[in-house]
Amino acid sequence: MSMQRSFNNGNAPSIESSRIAHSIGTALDRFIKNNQDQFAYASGELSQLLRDIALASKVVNREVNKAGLIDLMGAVGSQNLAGDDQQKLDVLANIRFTRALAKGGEVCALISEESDTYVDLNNEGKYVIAIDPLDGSSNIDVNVSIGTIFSIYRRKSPAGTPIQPSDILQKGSDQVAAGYVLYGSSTMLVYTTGHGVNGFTYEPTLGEYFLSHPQLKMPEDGKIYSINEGLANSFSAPVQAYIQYCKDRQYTARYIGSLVADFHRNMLKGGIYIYPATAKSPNGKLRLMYECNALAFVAEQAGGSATNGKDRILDIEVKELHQRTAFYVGSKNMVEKAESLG
Ligand code: FBP
Repeated sequence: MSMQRSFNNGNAPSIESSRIAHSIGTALDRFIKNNQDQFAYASGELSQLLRDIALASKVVNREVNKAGLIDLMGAVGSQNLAGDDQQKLDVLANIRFTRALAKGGEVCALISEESDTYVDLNNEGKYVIAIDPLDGSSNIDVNVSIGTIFSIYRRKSPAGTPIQPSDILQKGSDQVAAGYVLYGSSTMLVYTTGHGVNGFTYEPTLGEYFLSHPQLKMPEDGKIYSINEGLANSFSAPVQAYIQYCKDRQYTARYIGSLVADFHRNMLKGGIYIYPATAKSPNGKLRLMYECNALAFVAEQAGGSATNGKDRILDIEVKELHQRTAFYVGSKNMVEKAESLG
């Protein structure tokens, strides 16, 4: 009798399809390894960089979950360059991601919403990262979903030489990877390396992300619109016309006030998120480098679209670190419709 027994032979229940042991899916680490050859310059550094981001997000997730118990609620009393009151969790998340990326050694420069200038991490690093460590600050203390947004670029200047402005001020179309972490009812990491979009759900008892949403596709059409109508009086006529267009068709208004959460819902169900230029923010409120470019890359990779109401977000020239832009992102036909009223 042969000693060896193949995985699925004979009448024995197949281990793979056993309903007794529910398959938990592909672990993030394994997925990154299996897909590494898709990366340009596939030398393991980008893989490690993605792992560093995943690790830091697990630490931030743990602290976000128990923020009310460890005095992490509220503001620290200082403001960032944009004049936003920095929340304790904003600062904590910024420290956690900066530390993880500095330790990894793959990143030469880090651009963050919480830092006025870029942080020079290590001249030998081949990557530049732009990050919003904790997006949705107004929702941090009220236990509503928040997120982390990240964009990854390859430096332009040779490694080992001083960082140049051309390394930092790169257009969204130069991203080699981008994504977000959503700290919601479950915690998810969603990213693209230019080969489609994949979503991973965090399993806290195993401390690992598992593939739960492979090859995400954004419906070309939807019935959800996300915009802060409280600011409607300062919206342009075309934006007001598009809101009316949605209302006339009884689309559903959904606005969480956390960009990552609104974007994620609309990507799964079909919808549009708009933060237009307003009287208070004539260039829009959201920041191009660490809020919009990443979600624009993810949206396009999932079959959606992202513009400033006229131009493709990924083609917008970056002139300064904390540059703002109007943002229309979501289902392709809805963004086109909103633009057509412009
Ligand atoms: P933060 O990164 O400072 O949180 O700002 C971005 C953001 O909070 C988005 O997440 C959200 O969609 C938007 O601003 C909400 O702005 P408003 O309160 O003006 O509607």
